[in-house]
Amino acid sequence: MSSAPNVTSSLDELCINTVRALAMDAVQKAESGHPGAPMALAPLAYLLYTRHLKHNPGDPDWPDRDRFVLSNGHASMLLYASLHMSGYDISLDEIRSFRQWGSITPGHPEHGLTPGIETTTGPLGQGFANAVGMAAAEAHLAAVFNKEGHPIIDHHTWFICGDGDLMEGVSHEVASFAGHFGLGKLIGFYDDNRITIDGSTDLTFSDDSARRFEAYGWHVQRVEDVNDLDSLDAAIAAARSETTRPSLIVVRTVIGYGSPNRAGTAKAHGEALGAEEVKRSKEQLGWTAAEAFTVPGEAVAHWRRGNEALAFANDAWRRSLIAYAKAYPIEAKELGRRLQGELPGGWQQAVPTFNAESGSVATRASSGVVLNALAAKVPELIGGSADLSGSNLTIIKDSPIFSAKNHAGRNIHFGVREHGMGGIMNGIALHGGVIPYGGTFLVFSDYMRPSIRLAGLMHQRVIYVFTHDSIGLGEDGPTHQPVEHLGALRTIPNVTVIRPGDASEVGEAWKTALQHKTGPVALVLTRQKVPFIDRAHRGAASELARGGYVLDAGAKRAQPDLVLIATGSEVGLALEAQKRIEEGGRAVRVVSMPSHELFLKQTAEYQASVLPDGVRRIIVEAAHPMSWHRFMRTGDVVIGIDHFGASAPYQRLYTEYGITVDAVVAAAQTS
Ligand SMILES: Cc1ncc(C[n+]2csc(CCOP(=O)(O)OP(=O)(O)O)c2C)c(N)n1
Repeated sequence: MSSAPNVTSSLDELCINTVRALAMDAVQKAESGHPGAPMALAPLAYLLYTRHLKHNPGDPDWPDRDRFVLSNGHASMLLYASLHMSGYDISLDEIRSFRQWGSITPGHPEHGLTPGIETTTGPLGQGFANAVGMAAAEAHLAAVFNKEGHPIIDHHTWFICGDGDLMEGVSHEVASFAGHFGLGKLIGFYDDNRITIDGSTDLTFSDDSARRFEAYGWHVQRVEDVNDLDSLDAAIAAARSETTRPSLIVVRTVIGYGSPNRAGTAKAHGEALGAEEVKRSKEQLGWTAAEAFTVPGEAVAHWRRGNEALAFANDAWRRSLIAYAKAYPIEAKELGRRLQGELPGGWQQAVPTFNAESGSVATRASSGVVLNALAAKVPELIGGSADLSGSNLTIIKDSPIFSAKNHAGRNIHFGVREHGMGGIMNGIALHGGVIPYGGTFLVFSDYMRPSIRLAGLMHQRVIYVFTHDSIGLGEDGPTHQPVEHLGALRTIPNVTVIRPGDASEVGEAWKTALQHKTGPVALVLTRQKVPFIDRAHRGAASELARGGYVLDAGAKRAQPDLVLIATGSEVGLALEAQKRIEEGGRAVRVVSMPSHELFLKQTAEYQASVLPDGVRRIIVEAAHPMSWHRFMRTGDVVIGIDHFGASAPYQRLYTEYGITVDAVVAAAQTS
């Protein structure tokens, strides 16, 4: 670390300008990035990290730390510089390697890569939604675990967002949610710089954001200049003392602050300032160090002046946990388990077994039964639906509703806010201690797709309950009938899609989902009834965990003449077709393939044992065929649907679109 004496007159200013200089230098070196917002927001970040956040750079995973989310993720250098200055394990060399291969300082902050980064941000609006989810998780855990004199869960969630975040619809959804549910420990800052990429916000954005948030039930304040630390401090104090409403502090800033030619312009947003402008900006800021990436020793010392106290607070929390454990041993053990992300002993036994007497049931209905059975054993399972709880069957019957008055409730009514639900679920999962699930119709997974993608990218443990999974929903018609959605979900990396074929597979699907810690799981379920599959002499439903398995080996058990592969509601159809084709003398194997992703994780030997080489395959799934290419060779066919559906009883639709036993039998005859 080189030192530069007398770079500015005041120590606070020196600390702030160090962030500005690092942001300029890093973007300049990378020749790409966003210097403007970090230069503008440096005073706020400095104030938060040094005076307000409850955190410990020495222990970034302290469960009761405050969470901080930079929703305008393009301002990533603000975070990297602040974390570096605070003492997180981000070296100056890493800052020099901003945006380079193998660095922990990528273009946008990525959770899991860099210490102190609570969530991956970049797609605008998502971070805001994550912050709401984190605050909801904190409120829930506090309500469940805190006892008189033992506030064991007691932290704030902070976020910064920009014009872009507030223009995105998802911020409206989650702001409305946070206001309604009284998330009083959520404190946000709106970087009101009136500039986006295209130019001034005058071009397109004249909302009165302060009034908008007031209307959502937030406590709103304004600070006229981000450089006025005293006013910021006062606003933060007021926000903290407001405990029943979330807070938004609208802060006026100047993008590219300090740059003589770029400040206040869109040119400051997303490109390097240029060597000459960096030099002139530093001069204007009173920054005299000639060398790039200079970090004055006194600035580091001043940034970290509170670190001992923060480490002490962390220790104090651990001691308070011991006291809590003495007074409430059962709760403490439970909290510890949940924070570790471990499931309770014996939880799997909760899953009911289904038999022929259960009859034909829609897989959404068996999912509701399984969820309720599991919820009784797995209290960290919390969630709900985007206003379709009666259709998605996502209600935990014995649990109260999550409300502003009762954050302990496990049934979350997300409202008609699918996108918000997806972002909130990510925030809940990122917080830890709870496993969120959320339901809607499969067709509306499109509405939350950006959040599903981020759940995949961040490897988050969330469970989607997507019902009404095909043209099989019938009369609601093509607007509600998913066609391309299964394939679309299967293309998102790290997302595990499971479309179980009967009640027994549904039980196994939930088991797999709960155990899957490294990414989201989408359960894809029918509206219509599907037959119970008798497992005598057939593959066990527990084989679902392998993604695909031999359900019915057919007449020639070792080497069939034909393999039928099906998922979900089409498994029953495949079994019927098998019977018919075998009557003609050919040996047919039926493979249930509820999950491509799980199957592709199996060994090549296992895959070949299920889908033998050189045996023709006919695939049946009431969805767009495109995602099956990985399992097809010349001569194989998919019986699916590559056009929109129609409004009619589902049996008629299956007949009209040729997803029938006859069609499978006919396809079998063509080889
Ligand atoms: C969903 C989404 N759409 C578009 C972008 C591309 N983008 C990145 S920053 C930005 C403008 C953001 O403006 P603002 O929030 O005011 O940031 P500032 O200009 O103050 O840095 C856009 C459109 C994005 N990151 N995410």
